[in-house]
Amino acid sequence: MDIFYSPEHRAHRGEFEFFRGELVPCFEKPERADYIHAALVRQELGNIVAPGSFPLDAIERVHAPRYLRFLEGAWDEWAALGNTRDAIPAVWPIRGFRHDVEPDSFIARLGMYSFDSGTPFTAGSWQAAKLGADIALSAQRRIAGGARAAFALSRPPGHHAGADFLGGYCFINNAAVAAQAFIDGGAHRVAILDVDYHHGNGTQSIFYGRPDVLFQSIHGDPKTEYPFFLGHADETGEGAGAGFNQNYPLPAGSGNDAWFAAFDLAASRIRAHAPDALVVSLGVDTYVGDPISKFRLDAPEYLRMGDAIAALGLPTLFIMEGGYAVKEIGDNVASVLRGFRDRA
Ligand code: OKP
Ligand code: ZN
Repeated sequence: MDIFYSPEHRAHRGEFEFFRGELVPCFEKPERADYIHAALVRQELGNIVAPGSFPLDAIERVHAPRYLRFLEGAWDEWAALGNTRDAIPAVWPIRGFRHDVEPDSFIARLGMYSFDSGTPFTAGSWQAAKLGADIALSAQRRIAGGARAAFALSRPPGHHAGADFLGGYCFINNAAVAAQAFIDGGAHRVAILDVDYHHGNGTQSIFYGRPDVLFQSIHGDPKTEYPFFLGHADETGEGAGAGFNQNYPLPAGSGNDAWFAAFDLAASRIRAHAPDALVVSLGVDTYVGDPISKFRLDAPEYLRMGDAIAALGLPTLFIMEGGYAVKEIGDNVASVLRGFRDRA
């Protein structure tokens, strides 16, 4: 399958994030994508294809235009205030604060458009995030053109980003942008399967009221795991979207058997939806060796995962999300694609 990639993802390189009260080097670092790229080339899993550039319209189908304008100008505003280090939000308009006007202050807008302090905004963040969306859209177009599968090696990840907020290392929701592009291209129904360790709160919130885009997510139970405030089993959609969102939270420490039991439930929902295309938010932070996650999937399970996804028999767009065991990340992603290819 074609692998959409550009080395320009390196423009986004956060310096520090908080971890247990301490500033530590960002887990979401450029080497992640470099290692994945290297493994896919080494294992000859597909041709590496440079993305095209798409107008912002496709991204505005799922993100608020004023949020995108904020992201686009954020670094210049921050730098104009005399800053040279990364921009990290430190004040948020939670319950009882005013939300009716967009504040003038950059600091206030940074807080308004984010939900955590772990997502540094750097000089190249907008360029890399836009490129990540272009990668997702390029891969989507390949599938719309008849390919069985494509892989979007986007970085930074996207599934925590909502219509008008960033967080969880994410700025633009690549999976949501791609799913919407399928719909806009004439698809009647799309399914998104999110296998990242963390709940895809942004993706869920974007499609929560819609019946055309089914969302299925298998993740660490938000009772104890990030992002805490969304991803519980009783969140099943609202209004016209009621019944089109399913979460499969699993306790920290869950291993292969629990994970694939949840996968089977998600798979039967996806089959029942009869989608025209499947978007997979592919995080491999479910790996036993991941430094910030607590599932215990072994390396061979990623082959099995790819095989099980291929067995759904759908046009499939893989989009890269998390995975922080950098040394093993490439082989685990490659295993998913190999498992898929050998079954498809
Ligand atoms: C992004 B993706 C560590 C706390 C957790 C946020 C994790 C975001 C994961 N400082 N920080 O879903 O892999
Ligand atoms: Zn994750």
